[in-house]
Amino acid sequence: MKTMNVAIIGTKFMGKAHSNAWANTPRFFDVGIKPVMKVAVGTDMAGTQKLADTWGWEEASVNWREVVARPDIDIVDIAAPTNLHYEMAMAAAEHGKHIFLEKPFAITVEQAREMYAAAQKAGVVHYVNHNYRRVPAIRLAKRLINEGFVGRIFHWRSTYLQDWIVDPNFPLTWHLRKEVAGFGVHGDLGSHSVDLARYLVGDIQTVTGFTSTFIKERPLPGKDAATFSAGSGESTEMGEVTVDDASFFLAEFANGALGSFEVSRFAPGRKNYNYFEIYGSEGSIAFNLERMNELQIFSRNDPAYAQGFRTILVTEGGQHDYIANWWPPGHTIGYEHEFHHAVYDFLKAIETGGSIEPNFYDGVKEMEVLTAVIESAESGHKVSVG
Ligand code: SOE
Repeated sequence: MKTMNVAIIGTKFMGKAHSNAWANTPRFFDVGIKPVMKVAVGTDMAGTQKLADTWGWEEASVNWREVVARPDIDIVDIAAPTNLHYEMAMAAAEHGKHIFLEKPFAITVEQAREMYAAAQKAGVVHYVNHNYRRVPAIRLAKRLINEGFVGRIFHWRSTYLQDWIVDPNFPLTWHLRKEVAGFGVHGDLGSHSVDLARYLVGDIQTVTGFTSTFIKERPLPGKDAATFSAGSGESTEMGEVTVDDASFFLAEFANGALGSFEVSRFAPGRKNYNYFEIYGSEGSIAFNLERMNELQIFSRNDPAYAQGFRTILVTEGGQHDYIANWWPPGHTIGYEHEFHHAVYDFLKAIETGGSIEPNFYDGVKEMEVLTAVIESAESGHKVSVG
């Protein structure tokens, strides 16, 4: 069995989710290339060694540049904060490594375009981990659209809501600083909604948007500031929030459809409420990540006396993507499973000399949309994308 050595850069939430997928995908999927979990790279040695020991990375390092340049590393998994994506991806491309990169893609469109060009020039497989494209229910939505179940698409409506920073005492973590995150929720969650809209409906031509920052200052993080819950011992010194807390925008798609996008981290009770609806000439689709094994569908071609939204339980191995590798019908899967689907498809792309979507091209398109929305919010006008 051919093996490839993987290095991961990032040891927090995504470091954990990715490590789980690198460790377990070969146990559930027949991979043609077996990933060897070679090096975990972090910012502090103790935390990095802990991740390495927990998940089975052979080595731990705090020097990503040295690791990315190592001739024995074949794949670089970048699960670090967004401001590091450019430097790390460019280095990985320069050293001919296949690149598995977390979203949001980059900080600027210019960076995005350089990353795409470098990865293409290097001839490596490049992937942006918009993991929700590999939720089986969303793959079913894509299949239904491709087969004409929805017909001509008129509307895309999405809302992606969380509530983990609605507390003004939540500290000023890196997600709330423009120089590190690039955007606030607009990039963090908005990039997912834009990617799904491009995947399911198509490219976006113009946008008109608004952003708002509801809490302008927050306590600087204490040493143990957790990612998604206010850590203890925050300092009393305050710092400025330099990103959006919410963004709402309208879009005109290239195929004539109209779309609306809402993303916010100020929706108390919504924990990871990634929801979308698609309305077309023949029917409609609705998906809610909080019920991720289900897809709501409506068909105008059902008998007039029996029309209505129905719920498809997307757990049939013989019918629904990826499910056959997990459990029997009705035994649902979770958030972590689509990371395995991404690793499987990524390794398959390397093995077959193919490509995987979304890749750095999609990363450029995503950044063009996100950036156009910010331009619109600042100018008060409709902005053409790209
Ligand atoms: C936090 O908003 C977060 O972890 C995002 O960064 C992820 O991309 C999303 O899938 C879940 O929420």
